[in-house]
Amino acid sequence: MQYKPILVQEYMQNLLKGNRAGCSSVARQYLAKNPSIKDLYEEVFKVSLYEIGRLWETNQITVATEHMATAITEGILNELFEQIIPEKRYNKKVVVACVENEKHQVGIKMVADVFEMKGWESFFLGTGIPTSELVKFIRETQPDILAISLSVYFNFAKLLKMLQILRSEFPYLQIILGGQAFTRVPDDVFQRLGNVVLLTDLYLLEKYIDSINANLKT
Ligand code: B12
Repeated sequence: MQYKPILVQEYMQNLLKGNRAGCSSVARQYLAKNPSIKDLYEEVFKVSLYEIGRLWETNQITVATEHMATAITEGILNELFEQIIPEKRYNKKVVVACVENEKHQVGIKMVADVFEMKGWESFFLGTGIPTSELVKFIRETQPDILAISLSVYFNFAKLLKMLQILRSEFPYLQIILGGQAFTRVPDDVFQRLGNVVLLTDLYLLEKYIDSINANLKT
Protein backbone atom coordinates (compact mmCIF):
# COMPACT_ATOMS: atom_id res chain seq x y z
CA MET A 1 0.00 0.00 0.00
CA GLN A 2 1.30 3.49 -0.89
CA TYR A 3 2.34 5.38 2.24
CA LYS A 4 1.63 8.88 0.91
CA PRO A 5 -2.19 8.76 0.64
CA ILE A 6 -2.34 7.13 4.08
CA LEU A 7 -0.19 9.84 5.63
CA VAL A 8 -2.23 12.60 3.96
CA GLN A 9 -5.39 11.04 5.37
CA GLU A 10 -3.84 10.78 8.85
CA TYR A 11 -2.58 14.35 8.66
CA MET A 12 -6.06 15.57 7.67
CA GLN A 13 -7.74 13.64 10.48
CA ASN A 14 -5.31 15.12 13.01
CA LEU A 15 -5.75 18.62 11.59
CA LEU A 16 -9.53 18.40 11.88
CA LYS A 17 -9.24 17.18 15.48
CA GLY A 18 -6.76 19.93 16.29
CA ASN A 19 -4.17 17.33 17.26
CA ARG A 20 -0.88 19.13 16.73
CA ALA A 21 1.27 16.33 18.15
CA GLY A 22 -0.45 13.88 15.79
CA CYS A 23 0.29 16.16 12.82
CA SER A 24 3.93 16.45 13.91
CA SER A 25 4.17 12.69 14.14
CA VAL A 26 2.81 12.29 10.58
CA ALA A 27 5.45 14.76 9.34
CA ARG A 28 8.19 12.71 11.04
CA GLN A 29 6.82 9.45 9.60
CA TYR A 30 6.82 11.00 6.11
CA LEU A 31 10.41 12.24 6.47
CA ALA A 32 11.52 8.79 7.66
CA LYS A 33 10.29 7.39 4.31
CA ASN A 34 11.28 10.34 2.14
CA PRO A 35 13.67 12.85 3.71
CA SER A 36 12.59 15.72 1.45
CA ILE A 37 10.95 18.57 3.34
CA LYS A 38 9.97 20.14 0.01
CA ASP A 39 8.06 16.97 -0.93
CA LEU A 40 6.45 16.90 2.53
CA TYR A 41 5.28 20.49 1.97
CA GLU A 42 3.87 19.72 -1.50
CA GLU A 43 2.50 16.24 -0.95
CA VAL A 44 1.11 16.47 2.58
CA PHE A 45 0.75 20.06 3.80
CA LYS A 46 -0.39 21.70 0.55
CA VAL A 47 -2.71 18.84 -0.41
CA SER A 48 -4.27 18.90 3.07
CA LEU A 49 -4.73 22.68 3.18
CA TYR A 50 -6.34 22.66 -0.26
CA GLU A 51 -8.73 20.01 1.05
CA ILE A 52 -9.35 22.15 4.15
CA GLY A 53 -10.20 25.00 1.73
CA ARG A 54 -12.67 22.78 -0.11
CA LEU A 55 -14.36 21.69 3.13
CA TRP A 56 -14.56 25.32 4.27
CA GLU A 57 -15.91 26.57 0.93
CA THR A 58 -18.63 23.88 1.00
CA ASN A 59 -19.56 24.64 4.63
CA GLN A 60 -18.45 21.24 5.90
CA ILE A 61 -16.10 22.82 8.43
CA THR A 62 -16.17 26.16 10.24
CA VAL A 63 -13.84 29.11 9.78
CA ALA A 64 -12.48 28.30 13.23
CA THR A 65 -11.47 24.79 12.15
CA GLU A 66 -9.82 26.19 9.01
CA HIS A 67 -7.87 28.71 11.14
CA MET A 68 -6.81 25.94 13.52
CA ALA A 69 -5.62 23.70 10.66
CA THR A 70 -3.59 26.53 9.14
CA ALA A 71 -2.07 27.51 12.49
CA ILE A 72 -1.03 23.90 13.19
CA THR A 73 0.63 23.59 9.79
CA GLU A 74 2.45 26.90 10.20
CA GLY A 75 3.66 25.68 13.60
CA ILE A 76 5.06 22.51 12.05
CA LEU A 77 6.84 24.51 9.35
CA ASN A 78 8.58 26.39 12.16
CA GLU A 79 9.43 23.13 13.97
CA LEU A 80 11.11 21.78 10.84
CA PHE A 81 13.10 24.93 10.17
CA GLU A 82 16.29 23.88 11.94
CA GLN A 83 16.45 20.74 9.77
CA ILE A 84 16.50 22.66 6.52
CA ILE A 85 19.69 24.70 6.79
CA PRO A 86 22.39 23.16 4.59
CA GLU A 87 26.13 23.48 5.26
CA LYS A 88 26.67 24.91 1.81
CA ARG A 89 25.67 28.59 1.88
CA TYR A 90 25.77 31.15 -0.91
CA ASN A 91 26.18 34.85 -0.44
CA LYS A 92 22.68 35.45 -1.85
CA LYS A 93 19.58 37.05 -0.38
CA VAL A 94 15.88 36.89 -1.14
CA VAL A 95 13.08 39.01 0.29
CA VAL A 96 9.83 37.08 0.47
CA ALA A 97 6.51 38.93 0.81
CA CYS A 98 2.83 39.01 -0.08
CA VAL A 99 0.87 41.45 -2.18
CA GLU A 100 -0.71 44.19 -0.04
CA ASN A 101 -4.06 43.05 1.41
CA GLU A 102 -3.13 39.41 0.88
CA LYS A 103 -3.63 37.33 4.04
CA HIS A 104 -2.38 33.93 2.88
CA GLN A 105 1.16 33.28 4.05
CA VAL A 106 1.74 29.52 4.24
CA GLY A 107 2.74 29.11 0.57
CA ILE A 108 5.19 32.01 0.62
CA LYS A 109 6.67 30.76 3.92
CA MET A 110 7.38 27.48 2.10
CA VAL A 111 9.06 29.51 -0.64
CA ALA A 112 11.31 31.18 1.96
CA ASP A 113 12.20 27.75 3.34
CA VAL A 114 13.13 26.37 -0.09
CA PHE A 115 15.53 29.29 -0.59
CA GLU A 116 17.07 28.51 2.82
CA MET A 117 17.38 24.81 1.86
CA LYS A 118 19.26 25.95 -1.21
CA GLY A 119 21.76 27.96 0.82
CA TRP A 120 20.25 31.43 0.42
CA GLU A 121 19.45 33.89 3.19
CA SER A 122 15.72 34.54 3.15
CA PHE A 123 13.85 37.44 4.73
CA PHE A 124 10.25 36.34 5.22
CA LEU A 125 7.97 39.35 5.76
CA GLY A 126 4.65 37.49 5.94
CA THR A 127 1.42 39.32 5.13
CA GLY A 128 0.31 42.92 5.53
CA ILE A 129 3.46 44.76 4.50
CA PRO A 130 2.65 48.08 2.81
CA THR A 131 4.56 48.55 -0.45
CA SER A 132 6.24 51.73 0.86
CA GLU A 133 7.70 49.70 3.76
CA LEU A 134 8.73 46.91 1.42
CA VAL A 135 10.61 49.44 -0.68
CA LYS A 136 12.50 50.67 2.42
CA PHE A 137 13.32 47.09 3.41
CA ILE A 138 14.64 46.27 -0.07
CA ARG A 139 16.85 49.37 0.04
CA GLU A 140 18.28 48.23 3.38
CA THR A 141 18.79 44.56 2.58
CA GLN A 142 19.70 44.77 -1.14
CA PRO A 143 18.33 41.33 -2.07
CA ASP A 144 19.22 39.45 -5.25
CA ILE A 145 15.60 38.38 -5.69
CA LEU A 146 12.19 39.54 -4.50
CA ALA A 147 9.56 36.77 -4.26
CA ILE A 148 5.89 37.83 -4.11
CA SER A 149 2.81 35.72 -3.46
CA LEU A 150 -0.78 36.30 -4.57
CA SER A 151 -3.54 33.87 -3.57
CA VAL A 152 -6.75 35.77 -4.13
CA TYR A 153 -7.47 37.09 -7.57
CA PHE A 154 -9.27 40.21 -6.34
CA ASN A 155 -5.87 41.52 -5.19
CA PHE A 156 -4.47 41.41 -8.72
CA ALA A 157 -4.88 45.17 -9.23
CA LYS A 158 -2.85 45.69 -6.05
CA LEU A 159 -0.10 43.50 -7.48
CA LEU A 160 0.02 45.60 -10.66
CA LYS A 161 0.32 48.80 -8.62
CA MET A 162 2.99 47.22 -6.42
CA LEU A 163 5.03 46.08 -9.44
CA GLN A 164 4.82 49.52 -10.97
CA ILE A 165 6.28 51.09 -7.81
CA LEU A 166 8.92 48.38 -7.39
CA ARG A 167 10.02 48.66 -11.02
CA SER A 168 10.45 52.42 -10.80
CA GLU A 169 12.47 52.08 -7.56
CA PHE A 170 14.48 48.98 -8.55
CA PRO A 171 14.53 48.61 -12.35
CA TYR A 172 16.97 45.65 -12.30
CA LEU A 173 15.67 43.68 -9.33
CA GLN A 174 14.76 40.10 -10.24
CA ILE A 175 11.13 39.51 -9.23
CA ILE A 176 9.48 36.10 -9.03
CA LEU A 177 5.77 35.55 -8.52
CA GLY A 178 3.59 32.64 -7.46
CA GLY A 179 0.34 31.68 -5.78
CA GLN A 180 -3.09 30.35 -6.64
CA ALA A 181 -4.41 33.62 -8.06
CA PHE A 182 -2.25 33.11 -11.16
CA THR A 183 -4.29 30.11 -12.27
CA ARG A 184 -6.95 32.73 -13.08
CA VAL A 185 -4.67 35.22 -14.82
CA PRO A 186 -4.82 34.96 -18.63
CA ASP A 187 -1.40 34.63 -20.35
CA ASP A 188 -1.60 37.98 -22.15
CA VAL A 189 -2.19 39.79 -18.84
CA PHE A 190 0.77 38.04 -17.31
CA GLN A 191 3.00 38.94 -20.26
CA ARG A 192 2.15 42.60 -19.71
CA LEU A 193 3.71 42.39 -16.26
CA GLY A 194 7.06 42.15 -18.06
CA ASN A 195 10.40 41.07 -16.66
CA VAL A 196 9.00 38.87 -13.89
CA VAL A 197 9.14 35.08 -13.55
CA LEU A 198 6.05 33.07 -12.62
CA LEU A 199 6.71 29.82 -10.72
CA THR A 200 3.67 27.88 -9.64
CA ASP A 201 5.09 25.35 -7.17
CA LEU A 202 8.12 24.36 -5.11
CA TYR A 203 9.45 21.94 -7.74
CA LEU A 204 9.71 24.70 -10.34
CA LEU A 205 11.14 27.02 -7.71
CA GLU A 206 13.83 24.48 -6.84
CA LYS A 207 14.83 24.13 -10.51
CA TYR A 208 14.96 27.90 -10.83
CA ILE A 209 17.23 28.31 -7.77
CA ASP A 210 19.42 25.38 -8.86
CA SER A 211 19.98 27.05 -12.22
CA ILE A 212 21.24 30.18 -10.44
CA ASN A 213 23.30 28.30 -7.85
CA ALA A 214 25.04 26.29 -10.60
CA ASN A 215 26.94 29.45 -11.54
CA LEU A 216 27.82 30.55 -8.00
CA LYS A 217 30.68 29.93 -5.61
CA THR A 218 29.93 29.04 -1.97
C1 B12 B 1 -5.85 29.20 5.24
C2 B12 B 1 -6.66 30.01 4.26
C3 B12 B 1 -7.01 31.31 4.61
C4 B12 B 1 -6.48 31.99 5.86
C5 B12 B 1 -4.98 32.36 5.64
C6 B12 B 1 -4.19 32.38 6.93
C7 B12 B 1 -2.71 32.25 6.73
N1 B12 B 1 -2.01 32.32 7.85
O1 B12 B 1 -2.15 32.10 5.66
C8 B12 B 1 -7.45 33.23 5.99
C9 B12 B 1 -8.55 32.89 6.94
C10 B12 B 1 -6.80 34.54 6.40
C11 B12 B 1 -8.05 33.30 4.58
C12 B12 B 1 -8.75 34.38 4.14
C13 B12 B 1 -9.40 34.45 2.89
N2 B12 B 1 -9.45 33.46 1.98
CO1 B12 B 1 -8.42 31.81 2.10
N3 B12 B 1 -7.77 30.07 2.15
C14 B12 B 1 -7.05 29.43 3.01
C15 B12 B 1 -6.78 28.00 2.53
C16 B12 B 1 -7.74 27.06 3.25
C17 B12 B 1 -5.37 27.48 2.68
C18 B12 B 1 -4.28 28.41 2.11
C19 B12 B 1 -2.97 27.69 2.13
O2 B12 B 1 -2.19 27.85 3.05
N4 B12 B 1 -2.73 26.79 1.15
C20 B12 B 1 -1.54 25.93 1.12
C21 B12 B 1 -0.38 26.63 0.43
C22 B12 B 1 0.88 25.80 0.58
O3 B12 B 1 -0.71 26.68 -0.96
P1 B12 B 1 -0.46 27.98 -1.87
O4 B12 B 1 -0.74 29.20 -1.12
O5 B12 B 1 -1.15 27.74 -3.15
O6 B12 B 1 1.12 27.96 -2.12
C23 B12 B 1 1.72 27.04 -3.01
C24 B12 B 1 1.86 27.58 -4.43
O7 B12 B 1 0.78 28.39 -4.84
C25 B12 B 1 3.20 28.26 -4.45
N5 B12 B 1 3.29 29.67 -4.14
C26 B12 B 1 2.52 30.48 -3.41
N6 B12 B 1 3.03 31.71 -3.38
C27 B12 B 1 4.16 31.69 -4.09
C28 B12 B 1 5.09 32.69 -4.38
C29 B12 B 1 6.20 32.38 -5.16
C30 B12 B 1 7.20 33.46 -5.48
C31 B12 B 1 6.39 31.06 -5.65
C32 B12 B 1 7.59 30.72 -6.43
C33 B12 B 1 5.45 30.05 -5.35
C34 B12 B 1 4.35 30.38 -4.58
O8 B12 B 1 3.97 27.60 -3.45
C35 B12 B 1 3.16 26.87 -2.54
C36 B12 B 1 3.63 25.42 -2.59
O9 B12 B 1 3.38 24.85 -3.84
C37 B12 B 1 -7.10 28.16 1.01
C38 B12 B 1 -7.46 26.87 0.30
C39 B12 B 1 -6.44 26.59 -0.77
N7 B12 B 1 -6.83 26.00 -1.86
O10 B12 B 1 -5.25 26.91 -0.60
C40 B12 B 1 -8.16 29.27 1.00
C41 B12 B 1 -8.29 30.18 -0.22
C42 B12 B 1 -6.91 30.53 -0.77
N8 B12 B 1 -8.94 31.36 0.33
C43 B12 B 1 -9.82 31.88 -0.46
C44 B12 B 1 -10.63 33.01 -0.14
C45 B12 B 1 -11.73 33.33 -1.13
C46 B12 B 1 -10.39 33.77 1.00
C47 B12 B 1 -11.15 35.02 1.47
C48 B12 B 1 -11.56 36.00 0.36
C49 B12 B 1 -12.37 34.54 2.27
C50 B12 B 1 -13.28 35.65 2.75
N9 B12 B 1 -14.47 35.66 2.18
O11 B12 B 1 -12.90 36.43 3.58
C51 B12 B 1 -10.15 35.65 2.44
C52 B12 B 1 -9.18 36.61 1.72
C53 B12 B 1 -8.28 37.33 2.65
C54 B12 B 1 -7.24 38.13 1.90
N10 B12 B 1 -7.43 39.44 1.83
O12 B12 B 1 -6.27 37.60 1.41
C55 B12 B 1 -9.93 31.12 -1.77
C56 B12 B 1 -9.18 31.89 -2.88
C57 B12 B 1 -9.84 31.81 -4.24
C58 B12 B 1 -9.03 32.67 -5.24
N11 B12 B 1 -7.92 32.14 -5.74
O13 B12 B 1 -9.38 33.79 -5.51
C59 B12 B 1 -9.30 29.73 -1.36
C60 B12 B 1 -8.63 28.98 -2.52
C61 B12 B 1 -10.43 28.90 -0.72
C62 B12 B 1 -11.48 28.49 -1.72
N12 B12 B 1 -11.42 27.27 -2.20
O14 B12 B 1 -12.34 29.25 -2.04
N13 B12 B 1 -7.82 32.14 3.89
